[in-house]
Amino acid sequence: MAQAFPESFLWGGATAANQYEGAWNVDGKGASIPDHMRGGDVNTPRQIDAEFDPDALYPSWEATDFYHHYEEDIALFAEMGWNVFRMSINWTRIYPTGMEDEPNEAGLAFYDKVFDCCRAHGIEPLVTISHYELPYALVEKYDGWLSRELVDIFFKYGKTVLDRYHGKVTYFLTFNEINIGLANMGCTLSTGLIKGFTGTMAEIDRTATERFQAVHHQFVASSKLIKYAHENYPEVKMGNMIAFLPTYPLTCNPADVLANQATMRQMDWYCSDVQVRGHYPYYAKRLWAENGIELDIQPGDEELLAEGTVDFYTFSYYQTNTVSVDPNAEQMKGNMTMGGKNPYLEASDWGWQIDPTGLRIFLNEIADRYDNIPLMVVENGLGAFDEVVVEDGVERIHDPYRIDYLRKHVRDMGEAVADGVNLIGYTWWGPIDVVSAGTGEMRKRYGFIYVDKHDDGTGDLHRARKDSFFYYQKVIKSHGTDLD
Ligand code: BGP
Repeated sequence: MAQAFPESFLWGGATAANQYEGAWNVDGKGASIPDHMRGGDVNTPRQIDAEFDPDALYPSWEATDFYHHYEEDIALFAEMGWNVFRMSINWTRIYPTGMEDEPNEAGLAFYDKVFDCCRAHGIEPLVTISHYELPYALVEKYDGWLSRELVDIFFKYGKTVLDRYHGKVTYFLTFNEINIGLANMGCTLSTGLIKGFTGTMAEIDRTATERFQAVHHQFVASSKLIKYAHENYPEVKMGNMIAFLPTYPLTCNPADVLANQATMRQMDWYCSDVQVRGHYPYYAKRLWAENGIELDIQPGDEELLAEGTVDFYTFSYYQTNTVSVDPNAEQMKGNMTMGGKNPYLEASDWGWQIDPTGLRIFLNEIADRYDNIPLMVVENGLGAFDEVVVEDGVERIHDPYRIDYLRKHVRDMGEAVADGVNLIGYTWWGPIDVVSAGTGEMRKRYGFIYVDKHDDGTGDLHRARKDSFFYYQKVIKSHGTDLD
């Protein structure tokens, strides 16, 4: 039998409004960045259109239509035994351009219904305030988070969310995968540094100063909101969210080990060191100098960072990579992957190297670094091709690959809990099929619940339980002990 998780452990799934809700222009909603993005695939980066092309298909527009299926979907989540549902609020439902003085009541009312429905099923909502859905109007006017104006614009939005929902929601995350904004691939969905840009995600090339400045503004905005939450709603818990993309040195050559340390600091630790400890880490000055980064840190920023630290740490975990100083070391090919191949690991069809043991290792590393702060794995999952078969008149999706991925990651999380890590929750990414963020595809499916929706926009959106649905149900029921 596998290790047992505590009775209070939060089990559920994670989604993002822009990849799931659809209804992109319904009830007063404005356009956000993903609404301007076409679909791609593992070899074709997504295209961003500054102006909509009437002949193009924009996958976020309908997505898998949570907006009109939320009651049915939440009932299915409850059937799996969930007690937590991570979801995000679509900023443009609340402030269509980000710049209105008053929020859009129809948008606010929608989330009231969703939270009430969750509560009626005994499910705790875990809400990401900003998950890759910056109002497009803020791109056009400000070049996204490059502008300091965004701090107050975000604060107004976040304050509206807290004031309205604090009695219904206990756990909030400020920014999804905040560290992704440090890299060029994050300039689209994460920080929105794409003013006037039409082209593919792969072509975006902003300076390191611009990228780190945009993330600095997000740090300040996040802290300002956390400070407000702590002062006004002491029962609310505010968390960060890191795309944890850990790496190993490819060899024990000290040069590889040093290069790996630098990669981990920049990619994985830099943001959480600020958000957990309340100040930039000691190694930041040299990191900035070596990358030619000149940050504009205004008076008062450092105080805010210190005052608005997080109550819990959350992260996504899909894969690990390797780092080597050898220029000929083999690199992984796939969408959004960064880093070297690991000969001991297998990869998904999208080139993401699967590493359940790494989850145990890095849960311990994070716990060590941050004095055993409460942790949640708020994204983990396998994007795969699924096939629907009809057996005795019933649609079945046999997905042993997904079950295997889940089994191994839960087993290693259980070991981390037994190691003493203060892990309080786990939300599988895309527990119902949603649009992929990286490729905009539907066929890269993560769900325990299948949705009849395809890359050409066809499909009647009906839902069907995959084999993994029943497996996760059993895992939750047994508190993680029955993994057979
Ligand atoms: C994370 C994002 C999610 C989600 C997930 C899977 O980076 O927070 O929004 O999409 O990755 O990635 P993808 O959809 O590209 O397979």
